[in-house]
Amino acid sequence: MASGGTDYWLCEELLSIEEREARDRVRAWVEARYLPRAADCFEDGVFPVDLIPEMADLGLLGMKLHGYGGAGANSVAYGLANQELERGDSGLRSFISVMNALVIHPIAAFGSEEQKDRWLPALVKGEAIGCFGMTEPMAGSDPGSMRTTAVRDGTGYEINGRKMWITNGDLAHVAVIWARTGEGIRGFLVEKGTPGFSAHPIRRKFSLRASVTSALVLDRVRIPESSLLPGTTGLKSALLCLNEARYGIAWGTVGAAMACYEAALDHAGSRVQFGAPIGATQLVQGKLVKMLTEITKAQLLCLRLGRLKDQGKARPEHISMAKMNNSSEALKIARAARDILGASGITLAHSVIRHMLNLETVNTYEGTQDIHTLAIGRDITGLGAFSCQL
Ligand code: TGC
Ligand code: FAD
Repeated sequence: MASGGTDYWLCEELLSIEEREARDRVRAWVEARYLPRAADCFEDGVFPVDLIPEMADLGLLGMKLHGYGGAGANSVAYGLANQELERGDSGLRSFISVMNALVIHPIAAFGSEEQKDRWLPALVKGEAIGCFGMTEPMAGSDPGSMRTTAVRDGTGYEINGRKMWITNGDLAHVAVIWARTGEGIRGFLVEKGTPGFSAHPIRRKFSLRASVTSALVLDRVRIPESSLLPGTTGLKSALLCLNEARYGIAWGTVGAAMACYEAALDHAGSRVQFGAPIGATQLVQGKLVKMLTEITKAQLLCLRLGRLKDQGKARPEHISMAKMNNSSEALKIARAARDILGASGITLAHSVIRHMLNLETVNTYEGTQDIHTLAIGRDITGLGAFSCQL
């Protein structure tokens, strides 16, 4: 096995030295600093906030950002970092996805100079945390139906609404809030402590337990004009941020799948039943081969997508296909690995059930399988099939 883990098709050879170094740095950090406590974080339902400064020191915050202290890495190096983080836990990768793709990216892409100066250096250093409020109780897959409003009132806006399932919500110093205005859906920066704005943890989750998920309440929240992200021009601006996050998820799920496959392969070689290792049976080998084949296909999809992205040729539907395929295949791989581990697979002594439960969320957020299928279907046929007339 290469130093970067499962690599059946020698993808290592397609990486630059900088890309390998970025991956290896994150891999070593995850192994030393996160994996020893991964099961506890999951069991206790705690996101390890004490690791945020270390992640900032590793250059993981603002990893693709040029200027403002960002690392200015390319898309493949960023993807490999996501892979290694999610090899640790989807909650760890989610934190980095939200910070980079859904907070730093929208401020860098759509913010005023004042907003960039105020927030980007602090976000890159991990001194400020952000969240992204798009989903609502009545608007999940269909964010265009959101009900949160931002109404102009002379010197600024008044925002009213509810946001649901928001990663980092309770941790965030600044929330990127999407709301309906007289000029369509636009993004706003709402700061913690603004009267009428509150975050409430969502408890009793069985998935993504090592991640903070919150409901946000906005009751007559008054913000100045300067809180509007001036470059946002409709739902499309929010969807452009999702492309960045979905890209990271496509890579991240490969990391979770690799962890599950490697645990299953190890177990298959050592667990003896009927006088032989279970890995000597055709049925178990069939499962392992299927897992490895899907990991290899996902790795190739990611690598090609990353190169296309850096050449400015990646289309939203390319990203949809990678997110859709890799998260659903990773979930299937985790379930197969859990099966190979037998009863021992149901405890946190192995990472597999943790990944399996996490991947249920990863398969749902940032667009479900159905939504990405419909997005690609619309692209190839020219026919939208998102709604049916009743
Ligand atoms: P639709 O008419 O299709 O689109 C409106 C405008 O946006 C354009 N567009 C996109 N542009 C860039 N990237 C994309 N991916 C785009 N998808 C669409 C589109 O061309 C159009 O442009 P224009 O110029 O004509 O105005 O809008 P629709 O209302 O029909 O909805 C489309 C749909 C269903 C694909 C979209 O709403 C969708 O993606 N739904 C899924 C919702 C979702 O993914 N939510 C994620 C919330 S954030 C989250 O989950 C964070 S998890 C934490 C973590 O990442 O770890
Ligand atoms: P629904 O949209 O109600 O979908 C339910 C089912 O119906 C799904 O199977 C779906 O595929 C199917 N369906 C819906 N429409 C169609 C259709 N047209 N055709 C066929 N089938 C369809 N959101 C944020 O804004 N910010 C965050 O930080 C964030 N973090 C999250 C963290 C976690 C742990 C979770 C679980 C979610 C998070 N989300 C976040 C929300 C996430 O993006 C939504 O859950 C997701 O978009 C799906 O919306 P929904 O849950 O309302 O499901």
